Amino acid sequence: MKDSLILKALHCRNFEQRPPVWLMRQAGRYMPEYRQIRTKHTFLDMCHHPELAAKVTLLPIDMFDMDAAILFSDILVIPEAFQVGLHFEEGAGPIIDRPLKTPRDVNQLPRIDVHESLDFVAQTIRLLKPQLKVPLIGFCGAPFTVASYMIEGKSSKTLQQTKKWMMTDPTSFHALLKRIADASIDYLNLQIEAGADALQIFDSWANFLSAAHFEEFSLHYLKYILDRLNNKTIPVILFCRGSSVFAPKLAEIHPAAISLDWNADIAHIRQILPPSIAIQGNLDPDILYAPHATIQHEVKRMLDQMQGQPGYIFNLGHGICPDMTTDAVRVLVDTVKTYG
Ligand code: 1CP
Repeated sequence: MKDSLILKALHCRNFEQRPPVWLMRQAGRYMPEYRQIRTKHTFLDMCHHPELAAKVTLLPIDMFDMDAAILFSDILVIPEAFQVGLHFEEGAGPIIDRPLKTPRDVNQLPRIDVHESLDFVAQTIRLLKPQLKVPLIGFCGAPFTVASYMIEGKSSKTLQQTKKWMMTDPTSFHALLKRIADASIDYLNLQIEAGADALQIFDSWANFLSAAHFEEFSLHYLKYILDRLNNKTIPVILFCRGSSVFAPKLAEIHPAAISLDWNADIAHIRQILPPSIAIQGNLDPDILYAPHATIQHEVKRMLDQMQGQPGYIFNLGHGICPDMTTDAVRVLVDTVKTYG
């Protein structure tokens, strides 16, 4: 496994012609096979049942021969374990029944024992490992992003309640971030113990933060988590929306890799980051709506830009959308795999 393209790339030791490729949200609603399973189960049921979660994790590996699998789960299983009442509504996305409103709500969050409340994730990983020939990426949400869902109670386009709380009462906001960070440490350690080969932390809403607030309310907790993982040889990838701006700051806490959103020129970011940190990304996901020839052209353009660079992992700048096609994804992956 340690000779896999992606683990070598995460250690900046890959010298093959082509980089490894996997895609954020590679197991999801754009796949007819996924939609078929989903007609019989709710999304959370699929996460909670190890056989189902493992089966869905394997779909994109079997279909596209991706170079890594990502655990089928969600960043919101942490709020669920905090018992704030999570469900998913068709069309509306995640809903939290009892969003946090006051510092008292933070104080009253229960202690989480991940071995109890998130054991289904460990079971999924243990089921998957013997079936996988490629590394398995475990994950969690970054404390800032997870806190935003616990406060807003749903997907928000403005993060207004979250930022209002952050600005008016930073002390209790920090207390919440620390609670989520502590739970995330236990959760990632559980995934390492169960057999995850690499980890990714998703800070999907970090782009709402100024540079100074990013350091205070996001980066600080990402470092807190990295410093407390039990196995320091497991590579950790940090993804932020906003990573084209925050990449140099992210590099200061020494992750194995930084996953770039699509706004930055990846070759430029490569030049300004230490060579010991791998880079993942950063094709604009909407290119998957373009004609196949355009997808091939754009993928090759990025591969040309990064040619000969160890420590590069091909990915999108964010996730695949439900209305994209499996044909488009296949064209993308095949273009990477046949490069060089
Ligand atoms: O209805 C359905 O079938 C559920 C759709 C779905 C899926 C397939 C959701 C709901 N989550 C997922 C899987 C998922 N989520 C994975 C699995 C692995 C893979 O990538 O294939 C991962 C890593 C996530 C992570 C996740 N969930 C993030 C971070 C990454 C990102 O996309 O920014 C976030 C923000 C979520 C929250 C979430 N989960 C689902 C929805 C609709 C949302 C809300 C997104 C939003 O607020 O815009």
